[in-house]
Amino acid sequence: MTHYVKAWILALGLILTPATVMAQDALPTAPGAEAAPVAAGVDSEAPAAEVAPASGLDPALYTPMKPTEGVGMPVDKGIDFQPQVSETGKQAKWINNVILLPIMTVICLVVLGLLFWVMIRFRRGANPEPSKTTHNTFIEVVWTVVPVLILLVIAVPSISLLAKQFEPAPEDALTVKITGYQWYWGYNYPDNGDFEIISNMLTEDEANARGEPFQLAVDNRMVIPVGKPVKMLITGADVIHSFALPAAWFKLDAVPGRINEKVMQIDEVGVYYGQCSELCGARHGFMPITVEVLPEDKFNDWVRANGGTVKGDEEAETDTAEAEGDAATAEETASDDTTTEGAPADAAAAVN
Ligand SMILES: [Cu+2]
Repeated sequence: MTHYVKAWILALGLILTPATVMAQDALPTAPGAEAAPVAAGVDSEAPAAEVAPASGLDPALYTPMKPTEGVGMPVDKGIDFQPQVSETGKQAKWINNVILLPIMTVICLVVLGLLFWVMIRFRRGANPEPSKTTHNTFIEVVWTVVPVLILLVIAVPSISLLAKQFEPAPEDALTVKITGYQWYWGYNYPDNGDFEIISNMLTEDEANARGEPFQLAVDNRMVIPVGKPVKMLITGADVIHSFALPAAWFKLDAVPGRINEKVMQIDEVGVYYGQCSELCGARHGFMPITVEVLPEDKFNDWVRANGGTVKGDEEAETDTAEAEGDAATAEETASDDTTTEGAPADAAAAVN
């Protein structure tokens, strides 16, 4: 009797699950989302906005780059890793294709062969009188030593790759702080005036209009310079998210109250897509990541378009300011001289 009751409770729970998810959907929008209206309204009732311009930024400084088909994004029926655009990614893919896959294939074939050999050679029909052998020192040594050697062959490159992935950032690295929110991403550029980019998923129409893959494309991308180490500081604002970019072999959790750090360096200009990779709530599947990698000068233009500061600019401005200051001082001195000549008493009073 009791298990009937349990079954009914379970069934009821399953039936009501979608309703619970909808209820979460209806929660008030997270702060910050208002600042950048959530384009992610996959099933929101808001009328689909007209196709937005490529970006709200000055087109003279920045126009979003078109992605390359099959690069930095999943492909239909794909079974391999995405083409890798970072050094660690290339090394990792090499380990997989040159070391792991061949070893796995050989082990599977050897074990399968052994199984068949035992099944045929030692079947009851061929061995009416079973062998009484229980130990064979040579075989026991072989099946202990060979796996140890295999593990060593795998361990050496894989531990060195692991260490390389967590090397601290060099001095000249660009810092980007990444915050996971329910359910969008924020990118801060502290080295460039600390402006923040709020990144929301595009609707299907907007993504199509821009020639980008739906559920991967975003309104405002994270932009970084090519071939330069980027110190990624990753945190979460509410729950645990995870920043993942498969083409760069990059994934790191975004944990509230904690900053995780890892270096990302992408050596090829392009547009690369990723997704939040930690189950973070009802819209977990709708907070994609788009990273655009640009040559340094174009990256600087993008920073300027966002109202950020570029290092060289500041120095140039300071120089101009200094020059202006010098001129002003010279003028002052000149007028002081005049005053001194004209009314020495006043000048003396001013000095006092
Ligand atoms: Cu998330």
